[in-house]
Amino acid sequence: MTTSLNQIETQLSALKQEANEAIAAADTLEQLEQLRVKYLGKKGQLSQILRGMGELSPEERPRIGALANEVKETLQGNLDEARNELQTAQIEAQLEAETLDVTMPGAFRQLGQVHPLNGTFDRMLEIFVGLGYTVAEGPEVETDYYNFEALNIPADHPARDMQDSLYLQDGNLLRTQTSGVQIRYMEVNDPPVRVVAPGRVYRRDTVDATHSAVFHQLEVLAVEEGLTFTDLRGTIKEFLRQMFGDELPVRFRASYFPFTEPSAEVDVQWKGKWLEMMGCGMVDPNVLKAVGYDPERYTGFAAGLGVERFAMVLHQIDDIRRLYNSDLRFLRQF
Ligand code: 2NL
Repeated sequence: MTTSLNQIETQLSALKQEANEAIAAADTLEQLEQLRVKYLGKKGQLSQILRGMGELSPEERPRIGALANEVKETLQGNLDEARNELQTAQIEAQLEAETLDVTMPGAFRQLGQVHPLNGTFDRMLEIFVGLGYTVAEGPEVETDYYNFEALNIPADHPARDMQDSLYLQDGNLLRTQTSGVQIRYMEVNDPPVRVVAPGRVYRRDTVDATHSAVFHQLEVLAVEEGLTFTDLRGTIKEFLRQMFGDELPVRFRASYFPFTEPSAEVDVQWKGKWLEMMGCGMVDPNVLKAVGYDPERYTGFAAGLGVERFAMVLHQIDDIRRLYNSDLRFLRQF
């Protein structure tokens, strides 16, 4: 079968019309590319029609050639134009969607903050680390030995009373102070010792505004040849100065602890009132002996304080229970 000039002309104009309608209807770049391949590609419909040109006479060929070119250029032009329009529309839609009004007020985000108890702890530890101390931690369940015996607290001492301590069924107890951590530290380290032991401690106490069955303690210990009460006094005064500020009135009052001799309570004058803030003393020779240190050669000083008490004084908190309730209306004030 031969293909006549007329047939090819008809095919070309049908192709042009069909392709133009399809291009106008396309609404994605992918569709346009598919149309380009379908009509103008190497194996596309235009090429197929032009294959029929072989049947034409040499005079007819240039006419079809010119017509085919015109169809090709028109379609190519329409495809380009449609692609530009789609791309522009895409960019405009993106700009519209991503428009940022920099004059809008910022969105308020509630930030978390350090709990006042942890903030107080952090400050204390930072001060002692600055003075060259190591931070040590240990178990909250203690044996009788580490909680009492090694600290020169005799079996008949009232602190051992079931009334004051929380015992487990196996005879161990929830530590009433972090001293056990320091005993362990001395067992494995030779002097000089500079260690602070922060942590949670437990007492069998009735909870009220100033007492909690669970609270936090920081204990301080230094052992070395030649340490004196003056070293203890200087260390504590420097610690309190960094906690409360310069020119702070501090007084040492004689006291008693089984694990120190002599012992003292430390009071601070804060907003006009004397407040009892910590206990301290020279490590009792029996404690040094218990960890294998020679008490004839070494002396040590130690101190212990309640972290809640410091947090309450520094932040004017009237009830210790506020530190444990996680009431955000309270916590957001710090
Ligand atoms: C207080 C008093 C104190 C200690 C704790 C201590 C630890 C060792 C040896 C000697 Cl390993 N002493 N700790 C010393 C004096 C006082 O705490 O009122 N705490 C809340």
